[in-house]
Formats: sequence, C-alpha cells, structure tokens
Amino acid sequence: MQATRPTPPQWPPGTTVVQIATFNEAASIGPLLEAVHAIVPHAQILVIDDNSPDGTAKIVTKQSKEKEYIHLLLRIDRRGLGTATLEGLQFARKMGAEFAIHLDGDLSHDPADLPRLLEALTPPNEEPFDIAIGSRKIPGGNTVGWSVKRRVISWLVCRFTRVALRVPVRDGSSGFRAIRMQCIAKIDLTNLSSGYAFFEDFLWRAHRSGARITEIPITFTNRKIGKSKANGIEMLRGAYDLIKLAVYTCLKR
Ligand SMILES: Nc1nc2c(ncn2[C@@H]2O[C@H](COP(=O)(O)OP(=O)(O)OP(=O)(O)O)[C@@H](O)[C@H]2O)c(=O)[nH]1
Ligand SMILES: [Mg+2]
Repeated sequence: MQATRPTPPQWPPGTTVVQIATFNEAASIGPLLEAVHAIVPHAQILVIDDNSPDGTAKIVTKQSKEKEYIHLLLRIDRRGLGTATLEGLQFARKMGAEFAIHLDGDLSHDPADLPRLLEALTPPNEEPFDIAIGSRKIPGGNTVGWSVKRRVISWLVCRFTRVALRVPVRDGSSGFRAIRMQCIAKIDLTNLSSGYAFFEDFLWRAHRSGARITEIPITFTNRKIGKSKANGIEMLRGAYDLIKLAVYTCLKR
C-alpha cells in the first residue's frame, strides 16, 4: 500500500472522514469528490483505490496535491471491496477520526444524504448510536434502476442477515454507513470477509460487540456510468462467506 504523501499529523478532534473504495471509477470520482466536499466541507475525504487500470488513482492523486482534505490509499494488488473498506477504517482510526462514513464511488449513494447519516449517530434526547445505515429497506428508502434479479438477490441477502445472522437491521448489505469510530475498538476485525460480504460480516460483529445500530432511509440509484464489479463470482464468494457466518451463529447460539 502506498500513500500519496507522507502520513500527515493526526486529524483534529471531532474529525469526520468520508471514505470511498474505488476500482475503475474514473468517470465518477471527480464529480463525487466535488459533491462530497460541497456537502460536508469540514470532512476529510479518503479514497482507497486498488490500482484501477482506468486511472482513477491518477485523478485522485492530482486532486490530493491541490486539496489538503483529499487523501489516497493506493493498493497495488486488487484485494476487494471488503479489505479496502477495512483499510480505510484503520487509516481513519490511526488518524484519530471521530466519525467515518463510507459510500460507493459510482454515485449510487447520494452525497446529499451525508449530513443526515452523521446526525443520526447523535439523536437529540436519545442515547447515541455507533452505526447509522443508509437503508433502502425501511419506509422512505428506495432502490432505483435495479433489475428484478438484483432486487431478489438483495432481498434474500438482507433477509438472511436479519434471520440467520440475527442482526436486527433491514438493510444489512448497505455500503452507505456512518460509524462512530470509538466503537471500532470493541469489534473483532480479524479475518473479516474480504469481498461483498464484508458489510454483513462487519455488522454481525458490531452487533455482537454491543454496538447500537440505527437505519435512516436513503434512495440508492443504480450506476449510470462505469461497470459493476458485483459479478457472479463476487456474489458466490459473498454467499459462501455468509453461510459460514450463519453456521457459526447457530453453533454459538
Ligand atoms: N478498492 C476497491 N474498490 C472496489 C472493489 N470492488 C468494488 N469496489 C468499489 O466498491 C464500490 C461498490 O462496487 P460496485 O461495483 O458499484 O458494486 P455494486 O454497487 O454492488 O454494484 P453496481 O452498482 O451494479 O455496480 C464502488 O465504488 C467500486 O468501485 C475492489 O476490489 N477494490
Ligand atoms: Mg455500485
């Protein structure tokens, strides 16, 4: 892994970092960085790129030289969305961030939802939450532009997470989440699923560690540019990881 500049000093207390894992998102990363900064100008932005052949990292490197709030973790071998998200969280932790939010790099998640997600962690007159999920599966949430097949798979995975993994959320697959970094210390991060099952696995571990989790409605819009990496092989790997977790959950009942 390479950082584009020497590790800067710790971020100030209260810092929020918005992290985006990318693989071949050259068409969307520029507008996304701009939109995120316009909506949460106080936040640091961290891109974790797996050496995308389309030059995504080059775009981010250029921006990071001009804007001190943009950072790049460049990983030389593609190692998957799960490990990229985890490395982002570990970097955020090392830098002393108080809140991290991760979202997809293809504009499927609307940066306009960032403030609501952050606010959901600290509701007035209620105990704070550790994780706020941008949820497509609660009233007010929605998915736009997905095929019936994709909707069925997503429904099955979320149902599986709720019933077999016993994580009490509706959208356990969502990649749009705000996290109070303090809770990370209590979560066992060893051997986390490296691919798309990362999101369910992380929530499963967070729930078992006693993390308080909430959901707020978001609209997810299917990517309009770039290519999906959620192919059949990735989905099978994810399914295998989830079944392993379910077996473990049953045994440890
Ligand atoms: N660093 C890194 N990022 C990845 C990898 N695979 C996917 N991503 C990023 O993770 C995010 C989600 O991946 P997508 O391909 O959009 O998956 P999806 O949203 O489930 O599927 P589509 O919206 O249909 O494309 C995007 O920002 C991808 O660029 C990877 O191996 N490494
Ligand atoms: Mg996507």
